Amino acid sequence: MPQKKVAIIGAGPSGLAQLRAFQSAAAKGEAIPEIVCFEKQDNWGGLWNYTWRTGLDENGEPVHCSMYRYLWSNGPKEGLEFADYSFEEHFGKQIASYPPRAVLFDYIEGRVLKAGVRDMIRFNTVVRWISYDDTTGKFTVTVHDHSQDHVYSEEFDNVIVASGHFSVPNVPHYPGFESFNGRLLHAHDFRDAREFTDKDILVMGSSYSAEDIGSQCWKYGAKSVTSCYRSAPMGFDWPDNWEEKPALERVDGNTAYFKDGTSKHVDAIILCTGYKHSFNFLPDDLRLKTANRLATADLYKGVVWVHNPKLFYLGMQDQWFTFNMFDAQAWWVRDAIMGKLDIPSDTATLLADVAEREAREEASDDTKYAIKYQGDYIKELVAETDYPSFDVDGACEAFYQWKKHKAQDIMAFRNNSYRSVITGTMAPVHHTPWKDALDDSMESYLQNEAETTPAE
Ligand code: FAD
Ligand code: NA7
Repeated sequence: MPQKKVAIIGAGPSGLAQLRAFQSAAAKGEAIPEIVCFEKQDNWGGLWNYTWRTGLDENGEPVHCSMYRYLWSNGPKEGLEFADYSFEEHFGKQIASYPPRAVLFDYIEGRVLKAGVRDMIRFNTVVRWISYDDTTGKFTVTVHDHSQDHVYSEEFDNVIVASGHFSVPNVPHYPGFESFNGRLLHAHDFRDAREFTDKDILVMGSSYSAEDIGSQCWKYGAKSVTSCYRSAPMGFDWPDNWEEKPALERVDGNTAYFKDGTSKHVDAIILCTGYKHSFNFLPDDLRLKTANRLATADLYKGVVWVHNPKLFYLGMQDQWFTFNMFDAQAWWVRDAIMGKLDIPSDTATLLADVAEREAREEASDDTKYAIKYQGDYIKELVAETDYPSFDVDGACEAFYQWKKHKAQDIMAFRNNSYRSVITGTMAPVHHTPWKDALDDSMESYLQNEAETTPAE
């Protein structure tokens, strides 16, 4: 049989997981397909590849990065650790549980440097369009290589979309926005909390971005933080200069008016209103349209496009688990493409799998249930491949503790530490409480860490 050719779109954590999955099979002597990964940025790491840029990048493409300076992991690293590459292997010691962005970037990069997969990636190359030909059974992928300023097309047997879904902002309009006298931006374009030192800021939304961007601004000296919610408040015990209000109704000049009849002077409005699954390089019949949820629409096993099972999507779920879930998916997709796992041939069976996942997700809106649901999904995939099995229930436990610690003190939860489910060691407590640690560099984070605590 001729060698298959596989395209991967994106070299973020999901695309890199896919490259590592294929490389690990090759390292075991298996014949792997020819792999080409297209990445529009000039480096790997996806959202973790920080840039100061906003709007358009140096090539005129939309900036992918939604991360910002001073971002620390918003969940414990013990919930995302690679089963085949521990934090201790990478850093030579156990490190504290909520690493800043640069530390996690270094960790992600360490595994793929070790695997030696960089040559499989074509950087500065944006995927413009993908089509599928029923007669040849192949995909045509058209890309723009910005390094050569050259547009070309290539045929592939399989396509794996790993382009992320937290990059294209959902930007609502509220009356008065057009004449607001301050800074108005979406979280996607937020870069540096120091811009808002001594300012009164309004963060719209009640999810991770609102919580974390509001917290960053508070940490770096915002005069006040107001957050407002459409459905439900975040409900944490906020510091004195942080007030949570119901939905925004309108803005007049610098005054924001809320649903409860109250108003507030604000210097800046940061729209923490989420992101859109957006795939502007895919036609209708190949394009995923889904809400940000755990049971993604139209994906068998959460990865196979039910309307054309030669097309796969990675990491399209709402995420409790991240890197280790992408790994579980990537190993599964690798084995499906290499013919080691069967995908049912009739669409009805594929759709029934999706319906079952949706019904199970909808059975409860309890957070603990949702974490366990995604943990069980990882277990299901890992059991079907040679990805190293790990204590997923232990990782769920770290997330339960994290939720508890957030409820106890939202500005101090990152001072806690947890046990690795990969190496069994306990993370040291960080040398400085999060609220006082203004330097987010890797050098600072890794300084004076306590020595590794032996496994019990
Ligand atoms: P991405 O990281 O988005 O990578 C997708 C890649 O595809 C990018 O490199 C992009 O350039 C490329 N690409 C996109 N379109 C094209 C195209 N047309 N052609 C070529 N290349 C393309 N997760 C955690 O575990 N912990 C956290 O603390 C955390 N914090 C977060 C904070 C923010 C602000 C955001 C937005 C997300 C956060 N996440 C966090 C979740 C994050 O989604 C995952 O950690 C992870 O980055 C997802 O990996 P991915 O590869 O699926 O997508
Ligand atoms: P999320 O988790 O999708 O949350 C979006 C929030 O924005 C949520 O509270 C929404 O309210 C709110 N929202 C959405 N549209 C509107 C409008 N039109 N008006 C008011 N409020 C709105 O996105 P995040 O950016 O917080 O998190 C995404 C990822 O980034 C996450 O995985 C983290 O890892 C970091 P709702 O509750 O739906 O009423």
